[in-house]
Amino acid sequence: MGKEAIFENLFNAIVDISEERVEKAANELVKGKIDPLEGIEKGLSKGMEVIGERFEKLEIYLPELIMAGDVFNSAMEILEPEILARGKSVAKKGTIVIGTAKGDIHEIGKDIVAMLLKTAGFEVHNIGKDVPTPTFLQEAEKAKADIIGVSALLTTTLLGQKNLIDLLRETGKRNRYIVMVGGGPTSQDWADKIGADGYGVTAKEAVSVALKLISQKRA
Ligand code: B12
Repeated sequence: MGKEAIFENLFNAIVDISEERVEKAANELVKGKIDPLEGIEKGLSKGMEVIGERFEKLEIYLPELIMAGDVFNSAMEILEPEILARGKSVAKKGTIVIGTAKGDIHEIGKDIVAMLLKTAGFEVHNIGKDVPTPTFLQEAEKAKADIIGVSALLTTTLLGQKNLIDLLRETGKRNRYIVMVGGGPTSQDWADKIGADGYGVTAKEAVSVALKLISQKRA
């Protein structure tokens, strides 16, 4: 089966909320030695966009949203070992603490960013979801992090990203850390507005932005 057909199967399996079909397509992708990241971007994430739109239009409800998230995660269980295997043996690039802002329990995208950063050579401390602002700083201090990443998927939790930057300023630590933001409602404009150092629309972009920022900091 060609890779476009596999991407389409991944997409359709998410949209139809079928764990069985997503697992089948993810296994075919691995067997076919196709780049799993392309499968995430062109299949799974596109499917999630449709799920989000349907939820917004009240065509589906919360239970379906939850199930779609579970289906996505079933595919990730198959793809993750493959992604990690492909990223082996890179030199350590830096340390990042990453979590989802307080009040927000979305973590699929943040976990993908965390995994890709790991494969790119970062030491990653994934501190989970619904993380209070001060915890980001505490964990960053503990890990001696270079970067703090804050994910937010809700318009109501976006402020958590700004709150962290405000906290860093208040504590005189703004220059100590690179701050990166991401998640659905964020944008480059928002990142500029709150004074974040970087923004990534996808996990892949998050990695290249992190690499760029860290090399600038060390230069
Ligand atoms: C799955 C899902 C859920 C699942 C989450 C499961 C989980 N374990 O994460 C569940 C069912 C729990 C859920 C709950 C809710 N959800 Co919801 N959910 C979604 C959905 C369909 C997909 C999100 C997703 O996983 N996408 C796939 C990943 C791969 O993409 P991503 O998250 O965007 O991440 C990528 C980038 O953004 C970026 N990125 C992400 N984080 C970071 C961080 C950094 C630092 C960087 C650089 C980059 C980066 O890289 C990632 C990979 O490429 C979205 C729709 C959508 N279009 O986003 C709605 C959506 C986000 N949810 C929504 C809502 C309203 C809710 C609820 C309030 C519903 C309710 N009534 O209870 C609750 C919120 C609960 C809470 N307090 O958080 C709305 C938000 C509207 C808004 N703008 O505020 C959306 C947009 C749906 C909609 N269109 O209405 N949800």
